[in-house]
Amino acid sequence: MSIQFPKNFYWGASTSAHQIEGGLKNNWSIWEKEHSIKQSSYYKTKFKKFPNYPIGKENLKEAQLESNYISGIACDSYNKYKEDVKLLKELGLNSYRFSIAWSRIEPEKGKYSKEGIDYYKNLVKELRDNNIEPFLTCWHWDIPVWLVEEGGLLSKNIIEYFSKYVNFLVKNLGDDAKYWMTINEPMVYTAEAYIAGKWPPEKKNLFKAYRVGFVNMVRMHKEGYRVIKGYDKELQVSIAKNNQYIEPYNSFFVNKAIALIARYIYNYLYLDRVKDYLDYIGINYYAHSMIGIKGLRNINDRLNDMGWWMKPKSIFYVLKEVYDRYKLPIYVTENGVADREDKYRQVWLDETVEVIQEALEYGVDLRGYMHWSLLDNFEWAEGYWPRFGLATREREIKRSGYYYRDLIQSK
Ligand code: GBH
Repeated sequence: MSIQFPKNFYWGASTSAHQIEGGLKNNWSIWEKEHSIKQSSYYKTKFKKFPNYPIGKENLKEAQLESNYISGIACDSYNKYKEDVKLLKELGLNSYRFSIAWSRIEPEKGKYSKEGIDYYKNLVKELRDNNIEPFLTCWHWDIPVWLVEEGGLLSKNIIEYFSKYVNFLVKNLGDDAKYWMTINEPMVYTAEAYIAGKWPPEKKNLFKAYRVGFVNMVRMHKEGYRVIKGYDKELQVSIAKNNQYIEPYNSFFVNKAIALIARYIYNYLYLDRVKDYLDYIGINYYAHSMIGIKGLRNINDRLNDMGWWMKPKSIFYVLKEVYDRYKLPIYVTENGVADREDKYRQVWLDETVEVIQEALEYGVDLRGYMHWSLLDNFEWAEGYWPRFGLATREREIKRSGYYYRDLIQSK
């Protein structure tokens, strides 16, 4: 391979507040109790209809437990953030993407918590002391209880609330953190909460989905961008966008048309709307999928524990397309695999690093790669059974974690 990774390339790992910190009171914690009963019983009964689902025995056992769905103390990162930073260090990483819990910062409307912000100040300081660059996400899907009561992302004041929240963050952290993301995966949150209706607030309503995904979250981002750049125009601001490699399952023109439309709506519509308010693009890549007149179809080959088709190399096309369209610097802000037995992650990393090197050769201005996740953590509606970590919740580095460390060193 001719091209070298740039010297200042960021190699890192990624997490989010609700999934690791523990002890939060928000839209998820309210919802988890009831959901735990529903979801565990789903895996005890109806689930038997899908014998091919690659969840495996051990995962299924956990998926049947109610306790699996309660986030609780999570990885206890609220108390153990120094251990997290130590882990990053041991893995040889020079960047860390994490999110701020809105519910920790503003537990009551308009009252910003000193204790809450101090936690993140300490985390950022600990990262800086260890030469690890923070990549900070303002909102990764947690909503304070008072805002849930006002309608969450459909609240008529959402832009104002978000603006004040981001303003508070940048005043406190803007001198120490350079890379900012306003929102994590607007399309995923919208689709799960307002189209599939599987996440809180479990509303299936296309008008609401459009309002949340393509109106409010667009305005939230633009406002967040304005506020952060207003504090210091040197700060680098973006979002983390989940893009999928979407192709038709054959060359029948109807299927081709459906794939084209799906690809545009899922991957580009949101980005097109905010493209003048991005300093770089954060890309989260997990899955390759095929679509057509019969909906989504996964080829039953190389599925991860959650049933997603593993085609790590397709990240090449995802990066290339995004670069060709927007010509902005790109960071991979999430990428990984649900793999309890740690049997795919190594190959996944290998193939991914191979093709991101090809993307660099092609000319993509790629500046970093952050693996999801540093730790096994709380995987939203599925709870704890899916294992995405380079290390366990006990902070024991997995074989693939060491593999990642060595792979980076060789680059
Ligand atoms: C991200 O979302 C989240 O940002 C993060 O919090 C989460 O823990 C992590 O990924 C792991 O899930 O059915 O084969 O077509 C991931 C979004 C959207 C990726 C749905 C996979 C379906 C694949 N996911 N997508 S498929």
